[in-house]
Amino acid sequence: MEARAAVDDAALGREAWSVLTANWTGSATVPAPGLYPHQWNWDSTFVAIGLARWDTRRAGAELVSLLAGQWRTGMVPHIVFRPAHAEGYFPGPSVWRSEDHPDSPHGVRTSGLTQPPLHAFALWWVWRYATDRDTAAALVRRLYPMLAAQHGYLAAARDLGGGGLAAIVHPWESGMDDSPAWDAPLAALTQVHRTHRSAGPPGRHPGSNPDRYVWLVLRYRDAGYDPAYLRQEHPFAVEDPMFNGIWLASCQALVELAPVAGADPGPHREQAEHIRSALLERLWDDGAFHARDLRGGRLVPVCTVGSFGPMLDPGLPSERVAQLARVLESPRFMGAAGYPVPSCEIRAQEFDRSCYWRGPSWVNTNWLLRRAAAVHGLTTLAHVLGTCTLRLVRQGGFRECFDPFDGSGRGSRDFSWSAALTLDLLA
Ligand code: 2M8
Repeated sequence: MEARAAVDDAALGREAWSVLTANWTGSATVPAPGLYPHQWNWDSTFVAIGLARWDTRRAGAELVSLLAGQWRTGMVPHIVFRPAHAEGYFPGPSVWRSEDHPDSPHGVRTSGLTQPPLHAFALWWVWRYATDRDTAAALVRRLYPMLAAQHGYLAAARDLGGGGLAAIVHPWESGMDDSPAWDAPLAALTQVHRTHRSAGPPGRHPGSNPDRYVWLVLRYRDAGYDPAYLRQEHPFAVEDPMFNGIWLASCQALVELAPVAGADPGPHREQAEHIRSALLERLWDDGAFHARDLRGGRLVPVCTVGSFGPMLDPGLPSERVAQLARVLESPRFMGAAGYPVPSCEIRAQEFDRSCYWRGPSWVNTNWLLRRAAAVHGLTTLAHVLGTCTLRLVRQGGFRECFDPFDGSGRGSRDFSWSAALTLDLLA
């Protein structure tokens, strides 16, 4: 294992700041130098969360710059491109062609997909911990309408199953790109995707089905990013428990933020209740939440770290919380991992300790599960998740992800959300 001398809290904090300084573009933070040269959607929410207690202005700037890419439909894109680095990442702006769409923002090029809607939660976190209260209040007033519009988009354009949940229409929208949860829905594309020859480079991550990923993007783009096309034809549509658990947490955040913005919290409370019922009715099976493949018409059997997303909801019934915590602490996840939480259950055939979202442990999902444990009063679990995550970065540095057995770092170095969330965990 590639370990380094353990560093104390003060040194770790300084190192985290230097990563965030190096990855700052002047208006936003890129996920990592080199591989990810643009602004990514949920990466920026984690950066804002990490900065919340330390730098209200920069945390706010992170969200403001991301929302400059919001479409008039309310959709918040998964990448906001930096013009100077246009084709430094594939697929770049020339593939997405956002500028051709009447609802895209003027003067900013973006992707046409979204990512988990953690934005309102991140804003609430900034509001809750801000030392600069006036800046935080102004930020809430400025961003609240944009976030309400984002939630409106999810409810209106993404309830493809008609049951009250938002569907992802591409694995990239989950943030957990090559999770085994998408294997079956992607396998069903085998016939159709053969008609297309992708212009893209070989996949960055083994097993990530790069040609199918690009093929899905091109179909959606060529259909004009049209919600009717998504409902009627798009071949990939999945209700992901993490995406929807995050949406629910963000609805609850809007309930808290609405009075600050002079708005009515009622609709957000109703939306949250609606999502909770839908999660329980549509995604719960055999002691855990599972992704629902809408095109295949079935739940995906494998459990992944995404299965615990609905635990972010303080209103989740206590017997469900207890069942989920048992699975999380069992040898299927934390019980057999030296460095929790593996991104896929260890006993699954698809589990791969070294492959991106198919096994490695990630700082962002650990942070979310620590938060989930805390909201349910599972203090020992929350403590273990916090200390184990800090042990990962202390030993391996701010890597993109980590081997769940020996803690060795994987993927990019100097990864922004690993650094930012460390600042929160050190607080
Ligand atoms: C990874 O996803 C991008 C595509 O969006 C990629 O593989 O190129 C994921 O880990 C995703 O969660 C993350 O937001 C992004 C940037 O860090 O990288």
